[in-house]
Amino acid sequence: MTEKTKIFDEISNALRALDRERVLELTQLVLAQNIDPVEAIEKGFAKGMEVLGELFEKKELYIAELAYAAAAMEDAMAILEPEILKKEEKRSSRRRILIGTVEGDIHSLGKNLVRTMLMTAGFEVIDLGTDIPPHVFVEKVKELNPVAVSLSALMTTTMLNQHKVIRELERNGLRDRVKILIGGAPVTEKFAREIGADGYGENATDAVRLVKSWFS
Ligand code: B12
Repeated sequence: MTEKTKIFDEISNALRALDRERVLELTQLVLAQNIDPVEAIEKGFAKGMEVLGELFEKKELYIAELAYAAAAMEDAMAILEPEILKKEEKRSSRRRILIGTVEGDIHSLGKNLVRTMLMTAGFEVIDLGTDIPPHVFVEKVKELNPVAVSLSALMTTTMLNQHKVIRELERNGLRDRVKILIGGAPVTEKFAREIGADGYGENATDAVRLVKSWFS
């Protein structure tokens, strides 16, 4: 096992142990060792959260414990974000992208990482936040004239609201003005096709690859 994968495993274990102090210590170690912060988030933090999600599902973890671990991850991401943004690509014209988690869903960590990565790729990203109803996406598309809308959903129940946003944009004659990118743990490529999205990203790196292929 390399030093890097050992650190990723330790991050995942520290999250599972709900050891915030150790999580933050390891976050500093990621910076000190010049490890790619995005790789650390995806292979260390996200992996740890996935395991916690499974424990929660099996009722072996309380929601308060899950929330505590998520808050620790949020703190770590706040430390890593400036490092990610240092690699920002400069573009002559900054295209605007809207991002938000759909109605009924308050999960924000994945959306935030996609936001940061899109910013790093030189896009202007407007983050509408979480639990955003379809009509707000419509109003913001009218008001801000973005080139794309990115929708995050983390639950099987709320992924259907990604479809509602697309339908609402269609109803308002705005669908053809924007590209629509969807993602989140339960979302699939097939679902994206079925609801008429333009693309699906499995993770933040994938999101950037797709958006760049549309606009570069
Ligand atoms: C952390 C977490 C929470 C935290 C969220 C804190 C926060 N600030 O986000 C808290 C504790 C608040 C929470 C609450 C709840 N949660 Co929760 N939660 C999770 C958990 C463990 C991790 C999610 C996460 O942040 N992962 C880390 C990030 C980095 O990964 P990610 O979000 O998947 O994002 C990546 C990709 O998906 C993708 N991506 C994400 N968005 C987008 C968008 C675009 C456009 C693109 C291209 C890509 C993309 O890129 C990201 C980076 O690579 C998941 C388990 C899981 N497997 O996902 C459960 C999970 C999603 N939660 C679940 C549940 C049930 C709930 C609650 C209903 C629990 C309850 N009884 O109250 C509430 C929901 C409240 C609500 N209305 O939304 C279930 C959902 C089950 C289902 N129906 O599908 C899960 C799957 C857990 C489980 N196995 O039971 N949760």
